[in-house]
Amino acid sequence: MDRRSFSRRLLAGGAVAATGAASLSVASAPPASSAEPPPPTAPAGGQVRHLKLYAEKLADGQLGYGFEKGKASIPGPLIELTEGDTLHIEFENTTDVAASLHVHGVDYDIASDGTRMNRSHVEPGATRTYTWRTHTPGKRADGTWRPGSAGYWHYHDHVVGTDHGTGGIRKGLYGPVVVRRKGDILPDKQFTIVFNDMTINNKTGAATPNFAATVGDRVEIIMITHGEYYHTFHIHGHRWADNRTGLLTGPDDPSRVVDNKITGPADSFGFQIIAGEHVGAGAWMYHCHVQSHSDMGMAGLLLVSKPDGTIPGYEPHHPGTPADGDHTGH
Ligand SMILES: [Cu+2]
Repeated sequence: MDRRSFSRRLLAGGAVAATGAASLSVASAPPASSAEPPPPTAPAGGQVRHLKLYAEKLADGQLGYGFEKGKASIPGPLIELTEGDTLHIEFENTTDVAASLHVHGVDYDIASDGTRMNRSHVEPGATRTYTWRTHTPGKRADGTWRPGSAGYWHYHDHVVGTDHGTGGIRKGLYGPVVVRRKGDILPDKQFTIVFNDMTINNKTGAATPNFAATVGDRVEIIMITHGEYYHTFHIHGHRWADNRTGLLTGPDDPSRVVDNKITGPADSFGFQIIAGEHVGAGAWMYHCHVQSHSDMGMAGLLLVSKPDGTIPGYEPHHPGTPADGDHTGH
């Protein structure tokens, strides 16, 4: 199985199930088209869920998180919640160094902080349960507005190397978190792209990840940045709204529509696009738009196929395109 594409859905109201190999498809969501009913949406939250997560040493010396022993990946698996859900994560550290699980965006007690400051890290071979909570938006007693937990977030180690997890993050201990609001539109496919120093998903150059979709698929991109540098995320032929979901709520939604977004260490954002909408199938590049970065390999392809599976003009091993081609096996 391709490590980069291993994922698992954790949807309120649904069983925890591995999607396994190549595809990140959401089984419940048929491809959208104007002739079809509205896409499925997130149910109400409020579930209490349990998950097992491992930190592992990978064969190449990097480190990864995984839902099963032997299946760690970089980035780690997607963890998905709906506002109101609580998640208990039994974290087992199978590496030979202390490690932890620290999350952005959701609620947790200090005992689930994942830092040495409060002894919430995990020694080699040990296990600890971290608890993440989420909440819906609403009015505070003083009348001001309290934001909900919904957003595109991420988790990472905070212990390996230094008290800031610098070594863990460099080696791959990070992963995506999506918290939805009731009624949020669910995607057909989800891809996580991490800019980490000068790599994408800890791969450089020829190993840069490509992602595959079919025209009309509702594709969700979860974008995370780590490391020392700022980057700009750009995708060809597609645009999104620079707001919580990446989707406009209506014709008067004032959110700026963009196809390029600056992003710095520990930033995360996400959005949904309809693959090939108005532009059709093709090998659509995505890349960091800091020119020296893209020249050094911070580029990949969103391979959008026609329904018959073909991609106009695309030669998988053309010089200058990432050599590992379409890793989803199309
Ligand atoms: Cu860059």
